[in-house]
Amino acid sequence: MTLQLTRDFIIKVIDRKRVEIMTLQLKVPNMACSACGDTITKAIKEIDPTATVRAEPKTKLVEVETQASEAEISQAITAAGYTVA
Ligand SMILES: [Cu+2]
Repeated sequence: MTLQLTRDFIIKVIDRKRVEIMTLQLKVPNMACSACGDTITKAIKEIDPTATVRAEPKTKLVEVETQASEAEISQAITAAGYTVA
């Protein structure tokens, strides 16, 4: 179920035209440790392999330089089991 949703989501992201790189800052309150940060980073890179991700468990902030939209990044983080505030 989750895998199917993720696959459909990735296909949708690949299909859209990518033009500009944006820096997004998202708050993820349940990112507890660096392992959480790694999981989130991996989830984001699955939808945008060129993304630069800085996940900081201490501040609960995830900073992403990406061509994907904020909605797509939020969705990837949520699909990985985390909450975007
Ligand atoms: Cu953790």
